[in-house]
Amino acid sequence: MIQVHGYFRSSSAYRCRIAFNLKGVAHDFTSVHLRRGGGEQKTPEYRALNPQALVPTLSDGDFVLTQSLAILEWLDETHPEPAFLPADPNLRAQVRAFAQVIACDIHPLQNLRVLEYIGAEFGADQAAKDAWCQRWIGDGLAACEALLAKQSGRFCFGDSPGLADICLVPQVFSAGRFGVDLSAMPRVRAVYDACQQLPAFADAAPGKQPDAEP
Ligand SMILES: N[C@@H](CCC(=O)N[C@@H](CS)C(=O)NCC(=O)O)C(=O)O
Repeated sequence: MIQVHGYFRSSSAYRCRIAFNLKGVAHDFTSVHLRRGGGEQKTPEYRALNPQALVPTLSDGDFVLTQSLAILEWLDETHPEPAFLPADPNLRAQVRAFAQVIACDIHPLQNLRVLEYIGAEFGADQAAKDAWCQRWIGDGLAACEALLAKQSGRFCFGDSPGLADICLVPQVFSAGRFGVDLSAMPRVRAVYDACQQLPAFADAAPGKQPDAEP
């Protein structure tokens, strides 16, 4: 059985939960508590699976895979329906670019280890960390809004959810945690709301996971 090691509040693990739900692929969840005892992701046992000490990690027997975008691609290639990417090569590339805005350029700046570092090394308190996240998530999602401006479907790129939506929904959830103002982002909010109507997205919400905490 496929194991997905994750944490309820992790955006990257949230992407994988949505993806597994959309594909209807059975898997077991293993909780890696990112804060308890200094962070279970830092234990030697977990680092043996994921040398970056980050979640998610997928394991299936001897097969171990890290990095959520790689996990999403692997899932899409091993279980092609429903497809996460459109058939048209230009649109496929645009969907990937959109996903990378979030996964490569927004998310890393709000990561726990980065926030802990700016607290420990530069004295950033919670208000300063929130301002930091508001800046980088706000800028990044504003770019997402602009990238979606010419799209008119119910989801990011068309009328069925795919890679872009899988990345956008957890990022919008994080934006809410850090108090990012999304009022000037109607397309981003509309896609988020449309996704919430689907059980694959709604069931993946952090608050619904077995390891959820208030
Ligand atoms: N690019 C990686 C990012 C993984 C990542 O940053 N995971 C975060 C949670 S969303 C984490 O494990 N943070 C633990 C820490 O910062 O110590 C991916 O997409 O899988």
